[in-house]
Amino acid sequence: MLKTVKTTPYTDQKMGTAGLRKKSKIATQENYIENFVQSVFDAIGGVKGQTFILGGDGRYFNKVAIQKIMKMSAANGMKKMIVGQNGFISTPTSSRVLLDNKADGGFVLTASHNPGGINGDFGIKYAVASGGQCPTAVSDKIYENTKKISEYKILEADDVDLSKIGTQKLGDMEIEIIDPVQIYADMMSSMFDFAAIRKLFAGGFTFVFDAMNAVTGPYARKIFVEMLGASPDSVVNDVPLEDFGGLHPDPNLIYAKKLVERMYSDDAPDMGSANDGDGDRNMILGKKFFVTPSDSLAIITDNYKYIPAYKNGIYGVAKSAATSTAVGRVAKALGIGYYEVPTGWKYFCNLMDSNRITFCGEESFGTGSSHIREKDGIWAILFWLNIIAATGKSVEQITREHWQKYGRSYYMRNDYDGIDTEVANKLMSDLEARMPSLAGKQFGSFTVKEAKPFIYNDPVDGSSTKNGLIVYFTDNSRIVYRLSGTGTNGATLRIYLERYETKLLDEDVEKMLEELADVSRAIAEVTERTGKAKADLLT
Ligand code: VG1
Ligand code: CO
Repeated sequence: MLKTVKTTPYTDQKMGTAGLRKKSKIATQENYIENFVQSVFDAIGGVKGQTFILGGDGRYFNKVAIQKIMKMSAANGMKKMIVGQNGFISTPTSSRVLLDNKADGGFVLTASHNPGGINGDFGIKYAVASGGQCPTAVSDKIYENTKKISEYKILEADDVDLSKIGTQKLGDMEIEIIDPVQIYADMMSSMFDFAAIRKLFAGGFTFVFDAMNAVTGPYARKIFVEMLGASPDSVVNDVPLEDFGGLHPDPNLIYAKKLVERMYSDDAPDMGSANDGDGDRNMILGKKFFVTPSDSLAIITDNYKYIPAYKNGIYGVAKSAATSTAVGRVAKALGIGYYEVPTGWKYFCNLMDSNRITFCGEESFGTGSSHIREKDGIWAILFWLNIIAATGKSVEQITREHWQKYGRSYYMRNDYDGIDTEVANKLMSDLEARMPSLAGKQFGSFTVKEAKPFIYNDPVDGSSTKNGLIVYFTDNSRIVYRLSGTGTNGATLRIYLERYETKLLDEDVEKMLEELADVSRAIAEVTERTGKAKADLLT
């Protein structure tokens, strides 16, 4: 039975860098998800006759929210919903399925790299027909709707059993349950040289992948173990859990602690890797060796010809402004286009749609290509395995040779967490106001060349976005300041530090950036304003 339910607005449903992200306790409030989903439907003129993709990373509230969304979609006249088996789908797979089916939109229920569980976070990423997350113009409209919503439509029906592949009906709507793992695995085997990687593993190459108890465990088991012959124990934490087993599914040196310890021990495997909650982020490690995501993007670009899917050539490359400039040097050497965009994968999508770029990446452990419109964690790991299989070189060797060829960007992100939102906003606006006066000023051994906000003018749709403030120094070092758009606890100030060296290639990163970190605090008056003498998190 179709029901129209009266509701009252929530005022905090503004999407951030990647969808709506909230504490689980907030997201599970009465009608909270319903309000948001109906506001999406209303913002796009309804979903009558449309097809959507639906799934999630398996975190707490996934199961409940999926049932609600299916019933609301049916009540709003949607024609078909394609749902991941048991309600699971990774973000990259969702983008693939959306494109393959020429669907009108999709929801991935995830807060990505944020912790899960009742005390963690929940979220919804909303993608449009292009396969990528909705542009700001659409999210603004949705936000306006959430502030005035008064009712939503839902079907009163039994819960849908999502365990079996196939089609069924929910009211007049068709539900197709798909096997996302198989679809994703097929895509990967069509892109990479699986025979060569199989040979690599058969030859004794040792490997570990940490799924962090999140969505990619089954994908990794299928691809690395079943299809490529890696040893069964090389895939760890591969059963998706509602609270990720207490892990913080953010693949970096801090939160993937166990993996990092193993990779820095004497019996470390040849390569280590991990993904985040929804499978779009990746981390690459060699034996006692860490590859920064910025370097990974540069190395992937420089080695594209080893990969069957790209061997005939690539378009340009793009990175977020906060990401190091390493890939820019490769683009220059290859003579391909090079773009800098704001933080958030959605800004890459127009560049991919218009064949301006093939690869793109962010410093936040995100790398990907135009095979989909999201970043792709397992794709990046397979890319590295394919390079290793083709060259016979180790992760460390590949990276060191890259530095020798192009120089090295020492790079680090410093996060200052849990700052009062007003304090953080004022720090940024005051810094922006001071920026014109910084040029020529000396801070320790660094002299400011130029300081300005980062403004991106999209060459495809003409939109303009301001995201972050950048200080450029005369020695090619850079500091980027921005506030996080994915946090759920006050404001997080992110300060990105980069120092470029062509001779000192083997130094300690923290040491190399120690003075620049001090300078970054001095320029923005971080300690005076936040009381923090040091960053809370270094990645
Ligand atoms: C962070 C990262 C950004 C990434 C975003 C979503 O955003 O810095 O690079 O695109 O998370 O990642 P912010 O605004 O907190 O800095 V995820 O893996 O959604 O999906
Ligand atoms: Co993610």
